[in-house]
Amino acid sequence: MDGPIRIVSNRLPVTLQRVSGVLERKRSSGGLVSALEPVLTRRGGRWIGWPGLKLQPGESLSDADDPFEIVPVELSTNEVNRYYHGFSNATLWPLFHCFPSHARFEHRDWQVYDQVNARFAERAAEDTHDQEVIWIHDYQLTTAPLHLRRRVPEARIAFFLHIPFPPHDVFRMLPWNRDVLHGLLAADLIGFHVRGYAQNFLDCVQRVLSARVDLRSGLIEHGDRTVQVAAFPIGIDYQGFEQRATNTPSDSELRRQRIVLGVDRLDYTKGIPHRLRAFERLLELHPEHREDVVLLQVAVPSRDQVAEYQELKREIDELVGRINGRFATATWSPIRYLYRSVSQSRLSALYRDADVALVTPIRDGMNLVAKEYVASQVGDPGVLVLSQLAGASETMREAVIVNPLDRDGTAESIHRALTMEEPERRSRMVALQRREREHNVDQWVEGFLTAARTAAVKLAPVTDGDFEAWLGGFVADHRLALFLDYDGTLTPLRRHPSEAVLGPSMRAAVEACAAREDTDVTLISGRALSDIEKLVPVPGVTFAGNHGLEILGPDLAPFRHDDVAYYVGRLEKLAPRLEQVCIEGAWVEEKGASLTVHYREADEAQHEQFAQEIRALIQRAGFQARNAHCAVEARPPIGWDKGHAVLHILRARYGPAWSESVRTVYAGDDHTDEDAFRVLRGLGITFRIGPLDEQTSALRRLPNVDGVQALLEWLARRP
Ligand code: GDG
Repeated sequence: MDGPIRIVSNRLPVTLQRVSGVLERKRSSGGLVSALEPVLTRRGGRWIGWPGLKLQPGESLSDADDPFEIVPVELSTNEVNRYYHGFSNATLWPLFHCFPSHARFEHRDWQVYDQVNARFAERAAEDTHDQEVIWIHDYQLTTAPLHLRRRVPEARIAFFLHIPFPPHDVFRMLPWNRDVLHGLLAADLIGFHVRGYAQNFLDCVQRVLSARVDLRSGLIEHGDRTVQVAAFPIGIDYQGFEQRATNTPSDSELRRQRIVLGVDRLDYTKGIPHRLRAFERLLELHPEHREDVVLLQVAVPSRDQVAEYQELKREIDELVGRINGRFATATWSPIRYLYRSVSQSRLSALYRDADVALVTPIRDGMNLVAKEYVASQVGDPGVLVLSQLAGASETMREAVIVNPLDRDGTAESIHRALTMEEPERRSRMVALQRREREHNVDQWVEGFLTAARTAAVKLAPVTDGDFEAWLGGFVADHRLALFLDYDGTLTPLRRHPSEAVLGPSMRAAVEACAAREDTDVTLISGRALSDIEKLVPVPGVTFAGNHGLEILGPDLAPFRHDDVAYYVGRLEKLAPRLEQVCIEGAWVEEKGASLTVHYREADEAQHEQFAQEIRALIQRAGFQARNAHCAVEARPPIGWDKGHAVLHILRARYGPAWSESVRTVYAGDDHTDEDAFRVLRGLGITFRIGPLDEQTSALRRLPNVDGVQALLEWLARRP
């Protein structure tokens, strides 16, 4: 499978710059481009991304002999500030690298970020073909999958995160954490560099969204969809680096010294100051390296408009100055510091000729420099000193592994690397090279795309074991008050409410629960009480209609909220006014104490404007307008909802101390059930039915009506 691919990433592989009014194309820097550009060059396809500046009329980004199509997404200055410098690099980057103190949280940044993500998705959706995977990359585009899914529901969407995914304790600090998860979960496959990040992600999805997750197989239940999560450690263009290292001539001046090499974008995650201090310590502890060894640090300018990066640059400048001032002699300086990027061939020569590579980030998704160094060791093998905090250390275990925050330990490890005998150096390097040669970038792309093209195995449906774990201890030896919504919970949502008829097996499950002497079942719905009574003709059940404004059930005094009478007449007058403005396919359902305007069958393009108009009319008539699934409800402004109704029933039936004698379980699929979920938080066990898109206060999720039936069958059978 070597066909063309479609890539969406923040940066294109080329960045444009205007120098004295003339447009110049430059290769973009960074790990993502290094990894993917050679692959797309070979396979062809389309790369969608930001070119780095605004094109003027008549200017083009493409070159006639580009091996693949380049599709620019242009950004305004404000968007670059908010989306790129702001939310991407000053919020997600520090937070995901576990530097929360560096993170800023600005609502406007988030809004622009999401808008820009929608724009990327719009371009990515153009000319999509069946079966073609759309591969979205990295933290700048976490909500693009959701925008794309809305435009092309059938698309195969895959996402890869190039940076770490943080543990829940850090991730939950993000005020938009749910939105980021919802954005990502629209993809079919979500890839990370290492298992640890995938596990963090699964844990966050489970805890933040109450989703059902299989940690072992990496599957997430998202309504009727299943999302696959897995680790795909990235590789490099091994042959390319090996060949360049073989063919590039030596720098004779450099060959005279022993070189310890650092190559990084100038970023606080890369631990450059720590590295400089460790090198200083080496010179203190092992003076024999003075006048013999040089630390050559290449720091590629990066994000230099963000304050944090400017400060870091100052810190490094000062450190280099201080250490050089302290140890330099007339003929030798311990640190050579290049604040610029070097050419590919020069980089290859540096890699090849360095005796030691110091790859010591404080946190790094993977780190390609470690791999590129290994591939370039075509002569006398050098030694890789690698941080245990880089993703790369998960596989590159033959490196000398260090904790970069341990200054003395790192200094000793550099010493060990500089004094390591040839047989050990070779043994380590051969093992490292074998792995990187085999797991190169082509293999990474192939493995990822194969997984992306393969539909995820469905997460096995909820089992009795799941219910036993969630509810077993809670309901044991207690009376059970079971609350069930109707539409979307006991029956799938239909185009018209009259089509939502209770299926025989679901009916049997409700009956079986209601027949138990220790279980009280309440049907709680937005429908009129008389309607819901007819739909669920099960003896012994309590009915709460109109979101609980009317309640009828055994051992309960019939309840109708006192204020309902006042509003019924007004609703009768409101109904014809709403009917008048109904567009084709929309209609009004009168329910006595409330009414609903349905528009599921109306032209989808008109949904939003129509709903807005209806909401305005309802509010002007003095009613509350509440959104439901393709419907707007007019409710009397009584301050009574499903939450109040649940509490009313529990108190009336079991007394004020009800929580001591009865266990409450509630299942619902709608916004209106959220009122009950909130009231029952900490008191009962609640289930929100449906996909994970909507926020919920429920404790758990069930994917669909089948999940509810399994729940009821388990409750009916419980000991
Ligand atoms: C992100 C993640 C993950 C550096 N200086 C020069 C130069 N480079 C090239 C290197 C390497 C790339 O830049 C840096 O890649 P890293 O992986 O080290 O780091 P990030 O840019 O932060 O990349 C990282 C990566 O994505 C891939 O998934 O590994 O964890 O943070 O390829 O060679 N290239 C040239 N001159 C330089 O001066 N030509």
